[in-house]
Amino acid sequence: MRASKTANCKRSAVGSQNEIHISGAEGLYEASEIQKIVKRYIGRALNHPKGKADKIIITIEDIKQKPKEISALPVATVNSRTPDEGKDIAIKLLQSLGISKRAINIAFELIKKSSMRGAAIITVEKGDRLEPDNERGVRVSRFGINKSALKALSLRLSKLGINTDTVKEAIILASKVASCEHVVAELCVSDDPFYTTGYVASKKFGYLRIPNIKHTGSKSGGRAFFIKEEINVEGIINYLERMPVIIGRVASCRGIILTDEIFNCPYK
Ligand code: WAQ
Ligand code: MG
Repeated sequence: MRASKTANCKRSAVGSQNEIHISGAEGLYEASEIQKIVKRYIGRALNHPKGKADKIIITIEDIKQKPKEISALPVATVNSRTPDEGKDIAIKLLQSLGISKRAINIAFELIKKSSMRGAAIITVEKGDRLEPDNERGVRVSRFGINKSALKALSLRLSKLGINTDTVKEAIILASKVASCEHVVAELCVSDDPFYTTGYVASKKFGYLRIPNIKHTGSKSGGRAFFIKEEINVEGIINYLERMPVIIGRVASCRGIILTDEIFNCPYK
């Protein structure tokens, strides 16, 4: 689903220029779930904090290929109380994964601007932007979770008081992204002005939620995938956009943990 609204700007001509992205959503579902999911997506597009959409595009495709089954990343929340603290923790995590300051700065700059519909692909050392369309970014799709894993995940998240669609969708998306062998880490900040928890996800540390990574009311948001240098980016994009991947098992879900615990005992 892709929802947008026309900007209130007299000067701009009709076209993609004055279309503001409101909300997007995608997933891998059973045919019997289509009605329910479409209804949910439309509700989201029409009741979004970024404004009411005036155009909603829904694409439904029959996926013949059997999905690749993966595990969800383990989940934990770091203790951060302000955007400065949150950003600091994100930077420490990303640096400890071997990502250069330059690459990290590029990611935070584009999140500050917040104009993309998808994610930027940034190389870990040089900080090169490799997505073919820098305005749009790469949109991860074809990710889902099977019924028993969803039940287990919902139960674990309920115990922590975070069993929401936003959290679950982000965990599923991040788990698919992390399952791509050339992706080292993902940084995410929601573009919803009232959703201030972001995350850093990686194979090494799992899915680490970072509360207060931005100020309430801020329109900043975006995603960056940090990838190894010298890797064919088309293969990565094809995996992220087109390879059906389903979560079949969940991992641990912990509440707030100290930064030291993360660094002293990484997941893998
Ligand atoms: N593929 C690539 N990039 C995407 C996708 C996608 N499927 N969906 C969204 N993005 C990018 C896009 O640039 C958005 O502006 C940005 O990410 C943020 O998207 O555990 O809600 O849908 O509590 O606003 C994190 C949950 C929520 C943290 C993230 O992202 C938690 C969220 P949003
Ligand atoms: Mg959003």
